[in-house]
Amino acid sequence: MAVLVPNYPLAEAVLPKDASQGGPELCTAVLKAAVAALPVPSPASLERFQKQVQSLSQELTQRLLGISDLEERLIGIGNRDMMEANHLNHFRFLSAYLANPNPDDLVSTARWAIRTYMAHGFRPEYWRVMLPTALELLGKRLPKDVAKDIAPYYGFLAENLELLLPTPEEQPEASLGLTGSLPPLAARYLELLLEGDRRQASSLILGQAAGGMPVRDIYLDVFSPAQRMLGQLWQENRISVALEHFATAATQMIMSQLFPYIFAQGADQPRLDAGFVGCCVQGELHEVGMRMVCDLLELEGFDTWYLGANTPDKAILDFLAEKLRSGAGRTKPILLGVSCTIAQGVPFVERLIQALRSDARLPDVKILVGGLPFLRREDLWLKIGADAHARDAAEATQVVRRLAGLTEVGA
Ligand code: B12
Repeated sequence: MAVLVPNYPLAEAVLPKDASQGGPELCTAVLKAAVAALPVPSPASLERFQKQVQSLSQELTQRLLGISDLEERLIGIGNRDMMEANHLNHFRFLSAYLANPNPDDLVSTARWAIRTYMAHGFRPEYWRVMLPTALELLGKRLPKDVAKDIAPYYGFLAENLELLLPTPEEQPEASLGLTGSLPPLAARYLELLLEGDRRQASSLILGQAAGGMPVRDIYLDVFSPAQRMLGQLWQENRISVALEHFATAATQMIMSQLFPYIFAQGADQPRLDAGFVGCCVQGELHEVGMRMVCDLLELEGFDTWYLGANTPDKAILDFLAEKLRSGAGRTKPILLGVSCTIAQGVPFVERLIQALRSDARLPDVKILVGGLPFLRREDLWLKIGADAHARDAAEATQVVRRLAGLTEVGA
């Protein structure tokens, strides 16, 4: 099967005619090369597209809802809301992606989305109908020059769908059981949460803390892998959304119970002359990672202010300005940590960084970013103008020390 790059005959001509026969790696390499050959939209086209994302997604949903056997044939019974969310998510993803394009991201995200939605009951036929419909809408609803810039991306997905679908050999790792290959303590912790037993889960962790296990190890070696496994189980439709919410809420509850240990263990450390404000950008609901970063910095002797999920830019900047104005007790300099998990959030991180840089009240505030999109692309933090990036909460403590001028230990 040939990889097709709409309106891009040069790339089509240089790519092998049957990528799927070369195995998954060649297939991926060829798909990425094809994406790299797509035209990058002009800033004006991108801005126009971004403004239309909501209405395009609504119209796409309306068009699909008009199909009489939609659930039976395309999306699975009871999945209309999930389909609607998918439409908004993929238009938003594309508009964020095009601001910082990287072929690896497009191919891996398309594959991830198809596998996740298929695990929830969507059939390949859904994309065979949805992608050409989206393409048609782009042509109808966007001005001609804008559609010319954006449509090739949907054309690429539509025409190469068969190479993005899972192969028959690809199976979810159901045989590993629900806790997969987690280390024993994390596996036991997750088992208890999946049984709905947060009392026992809490006793297990508090028992470990009382026995001397450092909070840092509990965060990094128990909560983090358990949360990641939870995501995989949701992705493969092996646990309900409700159970995933329950388990995350329980983990946050148990993190709060560890606070006496955080302050006790932090009390051994000299307090440092620097403060850290941790936030999640607008639209970002994943807050556990940022909270861990703040807690581990607190343990190291920093004063931290954790602002939680989905915080508006202005609120963040005003908070920083207030901390600087009041001297925040004795803490100076002050740093901002920004967390982003969903790819669609990256333009919001960039916008926040720009707003901070042009805010006369905040001349010397350094910005550290983290979260999934920055793990996937090593250079992304630099591209969007941050001062640094850290891969996890442990590395964050070293990088914050360096940014605050407290030590030369490098990132
Ligand atoms: C819990 C959870 C949710 C909860 C979050 C609730 C809450 N109060 O936080 C809810 C239900 C809201 C949710 C919603 C969604 N989720 Co979710 N979620 C998760 C899950 C299972 C766990 C997240 C977590 O707690 N991780 C544990 C922490 C410790 O890890 P972490 O966030 O990576 O943080 C570490 C580092 O990244 C780093 N770090 C993080 N931030 C920062 C910041 C700085 C400054 C620094 C230095 C470092 C740093 O340090 C941290 C600690 O070491 C993940 C699975 C996963 N792999 O993480 C999916 C996951 C992130 N979710 C996913 C998805 C798709 C969604 C939704 C789009 C689903 C949907 N269709 O609605 C929505 C998006 C909502 C939104 N607008 O944000 C996907 C993302 C996939 C992708 N390709 O990007 C994942 C990976 C699940 C999966 N396997 O597919 N989710």
